[in-house]
Amino acid sequence: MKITRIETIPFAIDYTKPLRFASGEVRTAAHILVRVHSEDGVIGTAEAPPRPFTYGETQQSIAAVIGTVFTPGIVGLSCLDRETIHAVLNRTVGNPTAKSAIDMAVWDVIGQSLRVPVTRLLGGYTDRMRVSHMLGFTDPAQAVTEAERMRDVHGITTFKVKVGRNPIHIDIAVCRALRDQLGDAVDLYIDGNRGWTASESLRALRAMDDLDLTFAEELCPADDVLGRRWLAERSPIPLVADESVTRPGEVTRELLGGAAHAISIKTARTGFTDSQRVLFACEGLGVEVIMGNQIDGQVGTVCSAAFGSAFQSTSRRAGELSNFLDMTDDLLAEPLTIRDGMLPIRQSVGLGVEIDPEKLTRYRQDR
Ligand code: MUC
Ligand code: MG
Repeated sequence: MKITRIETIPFAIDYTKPLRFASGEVRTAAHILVRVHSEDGVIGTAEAPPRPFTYGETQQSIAAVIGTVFTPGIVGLSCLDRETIHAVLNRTVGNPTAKSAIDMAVWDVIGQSLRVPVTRLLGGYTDRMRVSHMLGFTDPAQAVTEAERMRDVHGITTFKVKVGRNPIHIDIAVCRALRDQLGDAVDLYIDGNRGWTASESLRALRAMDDLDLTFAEELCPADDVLGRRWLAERSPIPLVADESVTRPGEVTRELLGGAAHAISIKTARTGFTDSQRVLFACEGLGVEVIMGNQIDGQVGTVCSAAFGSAFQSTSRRAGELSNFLDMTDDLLAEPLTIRDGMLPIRQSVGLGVEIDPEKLTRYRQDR
């Protein structure tokens, strides 16, 4: 399983409509496909989604850091040297999606070489994940229409609603309309992407006290250290840390600092190796986790679902696994499908990521 080279392929696939949220918007899935080649001919595959507004990474920076910083330290190691690979990657701070894609592609090589699904190597708890859909900024009527379509077509009954606009009533109206029109049969939670201050957040939470929201994610910035602690002490519902927890140490900091009650795990951000560390830390501390979405394409969704389904605590709640439904196309030879609100987990060896060569030719940007 010796690594011979790491390939980075930029590709771009449009969304059917922009996904807008407090920290930015996404119109095109302009990602990097990462392929780890091993000497026996096995190729591991994952994708890195650049999120410049969240982690500062771009397509160019991901390709550059993998090509010039990570590859020289990793080529020649075996994929089974996972902790050495991890140590090489973590000599460099930042670059979370670049590191994670390498880590997950390495696990894919191991799974394929051992002829075992990665999800079983990780933990193998279940063969399906309940799905939560993320609703971007829009008005109340459109949010209800989209949620009803997701429920009626795909059976999805859990929704994460993007909030963080000002005045806060814009978002409160959307959440209220969703609860009024969809009733008690759906689970609703919110994500502010750092758009509000601590006091705006508390006002909004109080105004939505009767809406039975499950969680509130990243309402204000991590650097508002005392503001977040103040908010966490007063919030009527658990606060989830997302982009404030890009690595296990930050999870510890947010939890012990009293700034969050639950953690969003994103394999696009912490791969499989660090997602395990985050998960096991949370389990040890008795902290709830959610499988989050880095606005993944289908390759990223396969990775997220493989991890989420591998453990009891990550599969207990609906995972954010559906935003690929808003893409005009994707790279997988066999597309993912969500039925009755559930995503079945691929049981093929490795991650089960088979790329359609024609689609890759069509969408890659380097030729
Ligand atoms: C999310 O949960 O925040 C939007 C920005 C980002 O970094 O991830 C997405 C979804
Ligand atoms: Mg979030």
